[in-house]
Amino acid sequence: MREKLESMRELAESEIKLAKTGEELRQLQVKYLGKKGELTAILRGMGGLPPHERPVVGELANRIRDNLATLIDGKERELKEEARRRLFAENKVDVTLPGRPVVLGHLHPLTVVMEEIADIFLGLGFNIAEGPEVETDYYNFEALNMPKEHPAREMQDSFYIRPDILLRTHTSPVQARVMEKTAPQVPVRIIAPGKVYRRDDDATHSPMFHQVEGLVIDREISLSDLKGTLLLFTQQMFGPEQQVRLRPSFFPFTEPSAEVDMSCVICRGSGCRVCKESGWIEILGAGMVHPNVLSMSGYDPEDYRGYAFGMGVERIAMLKYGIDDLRLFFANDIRMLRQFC
Ligand code: 2NL
Repeated sequence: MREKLESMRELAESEIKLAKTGEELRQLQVKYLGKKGELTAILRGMGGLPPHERPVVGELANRIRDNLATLIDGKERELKEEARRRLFAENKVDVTLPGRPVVLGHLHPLTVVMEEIADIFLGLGFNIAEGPEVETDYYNFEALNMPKEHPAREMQDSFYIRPDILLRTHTSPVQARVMEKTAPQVPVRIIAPGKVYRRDDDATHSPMFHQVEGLVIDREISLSDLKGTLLLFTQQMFGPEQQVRLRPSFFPFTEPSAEVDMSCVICRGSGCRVCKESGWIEILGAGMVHPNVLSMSGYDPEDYRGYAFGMGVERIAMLKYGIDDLRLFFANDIRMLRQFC
């Protein structure tokens, strides 16, 4: 029995060594190691052996099976490598073919626009400030001159977590926190970009949207500084021909307050449907920081003043790219999103 095994092994080894193709190799595998193969047949015959010889022969058979399997694996690798080398030698592998493309993701258009806005203000000497999206009533409302009975604090307008904790409805609380920490040092020159939340959901409102707010505090700072800064911003964002104008408005945290318009990006000021024939499009709100806001965060309004502004990133992006439906930003259709990066 032992001799039978050994001679089978010798034959198998030489046949494996001589195999020329993967197909031949697979046939040898079946012939020797398969269910109906020679090794299996020999093992079946073990029943005829005296009991004390069975474990010895069994062990030998197992070792032979493992060795042959390893040999076949090694030969298979060798044949594949040979085939590859042959193709190379025959110049059948075109190493100049382009590689398979790796599909990279990209930033969301709103992130791109928000970073563009931030870059412009960084270039004007502003620093970026960040803060929590879950805010206290104090920083979101109270510190911004919106006392307890203010209508913006109605439950239906904001996402409340507890009576005194809510999702921030603007990025102003970030600036209130910075002022409180910095006072009475000047100058303060920051922008606060980020996500904000309001209980609104229709064609022109999303419950989550993005804002960039700006704040400058110094001893001598005026509405003309504000207008000049916003003019530079608008020209860098929408082109050097842009003009801006301020219209009187109201915000609880600024006095005086203004809506800021720029020349219509569609008709360049001559009048069209988008600007309702006025030649102007509203892009942001702004004003001089209210004395109550200054004093609550530790700046004496007799000695210091500031200007502030706030813009919606979605609105800026829609004007820049000519997108007419806010919901396209949040529908997550990659065919839409990949056009703007
Ligand atoms: C808008 C208008 C505005 C501010 C935001 C502000 C912040 C502090 C103090 C005073 Cl800490 N003001 N922010 C001021 C005026 C307008 O946003 O329409 N945003 C989309």
